[in-house]
Amino acid sequence: MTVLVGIICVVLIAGIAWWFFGHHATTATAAKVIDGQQVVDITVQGGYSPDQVTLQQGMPAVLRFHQLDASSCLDEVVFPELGIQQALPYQSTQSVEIDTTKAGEYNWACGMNMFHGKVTVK
Ligand SMILES: [Cu+2]
Repeated sequence: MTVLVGIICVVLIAGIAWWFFGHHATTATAAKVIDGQQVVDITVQGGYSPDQVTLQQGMPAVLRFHQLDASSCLDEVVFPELGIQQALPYQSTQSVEIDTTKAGEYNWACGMNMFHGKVTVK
């Protein structure tokens, strides 16, 4: 009986680890560089995809939000640490410039602070 419980525990932990690392591997995205500018395309639909973005410090960067969500929840994006508040009208693409002069982690959220994302500058 104890052995069976042990096996179940190991399987559960392995499953959680697989989900956790697999999840992060698919959502963390590095920027592509176009004409010396880092560009990240983010799909807005029931949340943000990707929701984890890594940028290189010192290179101009822009996040392009493609708003495909008809609910009013996601029609605004806010970066509190960067003082950015950008309207995201439905079915539009809005570019948000990110200041990469300082390394750090900058969060963003929808206007109601329900959905979240994070930019890491390093
Ligand atoms: Cu919201």
